[in-house]
Amino acid sequence: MSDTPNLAFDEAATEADALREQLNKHNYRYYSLDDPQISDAQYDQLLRRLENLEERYPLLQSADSPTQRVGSAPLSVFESVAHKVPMLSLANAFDDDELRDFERRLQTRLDDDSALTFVCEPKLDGVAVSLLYRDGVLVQGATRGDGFSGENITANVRTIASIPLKLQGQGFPPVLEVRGEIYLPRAGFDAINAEALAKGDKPFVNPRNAAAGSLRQLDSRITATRPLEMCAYSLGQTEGGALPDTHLATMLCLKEWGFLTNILMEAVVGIEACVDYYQRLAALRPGLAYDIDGIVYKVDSFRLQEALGFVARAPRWAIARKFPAEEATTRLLDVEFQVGRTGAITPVARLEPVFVGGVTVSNATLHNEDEIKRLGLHIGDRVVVRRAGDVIPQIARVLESELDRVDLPGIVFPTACPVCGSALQRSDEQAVLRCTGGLVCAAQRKEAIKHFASRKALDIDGLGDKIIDQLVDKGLIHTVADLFTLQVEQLAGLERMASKSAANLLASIAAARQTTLPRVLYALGIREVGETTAKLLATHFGSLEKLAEADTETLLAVPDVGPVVAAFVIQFLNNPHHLAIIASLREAGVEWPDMQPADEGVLPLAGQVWVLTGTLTAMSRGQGKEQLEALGAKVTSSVSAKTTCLVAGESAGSKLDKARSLDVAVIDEAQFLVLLESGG
Ligand code: JCF
Repeated sequence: MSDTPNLAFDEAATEADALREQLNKHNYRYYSLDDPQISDAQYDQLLRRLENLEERYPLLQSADSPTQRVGSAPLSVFESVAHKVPMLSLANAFDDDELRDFERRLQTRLDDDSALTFVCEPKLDGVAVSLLYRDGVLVQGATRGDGFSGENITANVRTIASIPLKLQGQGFPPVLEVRGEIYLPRAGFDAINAEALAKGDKPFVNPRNAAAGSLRQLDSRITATRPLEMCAYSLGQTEGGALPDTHLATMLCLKEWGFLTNILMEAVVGIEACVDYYQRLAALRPGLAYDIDGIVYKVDSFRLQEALGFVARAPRWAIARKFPAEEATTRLLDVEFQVGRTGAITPVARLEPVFVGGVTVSNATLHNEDEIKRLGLHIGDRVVVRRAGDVIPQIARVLESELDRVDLPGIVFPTACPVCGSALQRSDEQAVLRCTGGLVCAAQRKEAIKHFASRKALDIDGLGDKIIDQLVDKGLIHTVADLFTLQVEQLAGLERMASKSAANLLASIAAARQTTLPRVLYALGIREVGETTAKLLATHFGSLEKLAEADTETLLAVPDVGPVVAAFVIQFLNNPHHLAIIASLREAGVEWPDMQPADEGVLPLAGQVWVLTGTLTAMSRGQGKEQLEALGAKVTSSVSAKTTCLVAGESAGSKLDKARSLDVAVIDEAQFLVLLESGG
């Protein structure tokens, strides 16, 4: 028990070393392995302890300490850094055939028609950087610049948590240059833009600009506040050490040494498998946490890469297959107000047509009044339109208008229903305005009929929106029940309706008469009763009559049904107008047989414990969980001997391994969808 300064210093030094090692290890587990062992709070606690020690003993500070991620004193300029191995760009392919040409060129050049192994990975939309490690310590970070020399941004890259300051594991060459993309995940982009708006600053146009802007800061303390990430994708210069002879094996080494690598990276054989990878990624793209602008394909073998060499400024052995851009700028021409099935008034932006996400877009939803306020939208604004996957086009943000914004007209909300003139009502909790006209309102009637005819409802083939609009406008039908009394002469008079299609339509209306209770419950359009709730209500009560007799308490016993849904069900089935429509449906010969009501409280998956892992394509994991719970299963996040079944989506990892080792049943997404479809 001595507190001579030296001993205290030695102890502090030992502890600081141990803390750094622990922090580096946890950082590695978090970013490279995506498998943290401690919570963020515990990590912060270790970091604070190290900060305290380094503050008390300044001699303990070092450039590779995890405490250095907060940034340091500002620079006056960025120095220039020469790239020993040039940082090349990639050739592009804009469609499948250009991708197939790529393989043909390779085979011609190699004079060998055998199938090639390609490594496929998402192409991140960020900023390319080079990181230099000497003896495993980060000594330099540089931008790509013109490919031959870039800017020294070492202080800035040090602040990025997914960049190891010190490499993990062993076997890395004494001189190692790692290349990758620095990017801003979408959530981080939204957060810094929200902050910019709150401070009255100009927001960034997109995550890539925000990442570039954050790296261009001379004051690394600003960079430190931006939640940037880096994903490694290749090596640059190396000296000493033995390296693998394929790209994929090299990427696995980088992962072991502490870099974040893309978990969606995959090796495939032949170009058709590359085309397939593109399709799979295109489906995953809208749900990814970051922006990608394409796929990069690389010949896996370094021997073949060397044989292929370079042309102009790009390697012959790699290509980027581009996605259609998800964002484009255009002008807001006008805002119109649509009335939905439940009377909700939705503002819709009319846009100067623009090509985005692979289609021409001239309308975008604006959701509600709050959204318009949030965007600060005016007629005439230049706006960024976003269309990601099959999602409805949205206005992402307003660009600084070329005109003086003050002169642009604001957006005036209607004070009465634009279709039927009824009064509007605002629900307290929501920013939603609703028409109070109910089925008096032609817009609501049309939407109700469209819903009734839709695929998951009565599935009336050939009864499209345009036809329903005409039928209602001409007064040929007023309610869904009137569909079943339509005559061929009435249909033949409609636009775009030849007598053949009129006959076909009548046949599909007739066929829809034989239906099921879940479909009818969904088709009626009771608010908040979607497909799943309709199924649960149907199996619980067995008939529409039993459901109509139910009180709040009985309804609350149904899984998935809360007080709001219960109130909407009761309200709907006590409305004389709705009861009359149901009676007319029956009179018109629509039949939905009663079902065997489920045993009270016994659901198909009751007592089972399920786990979801990996990426699902047809739904989010959250939606999968909801559906399982609706069938009575308990859904947990970790696999144990108690787990009944694991649903393994795309890129399932450690949970899948664990399930296999415990002999837990595993199903893939396709099997899962079959199970849900069959109701458990
Ligand atoms: O994700 C990217 N933006 C990306 C760019 C990925 C890669 O594998 C790359 C790249 C640029 C050049 N590979 C090279 C050779």
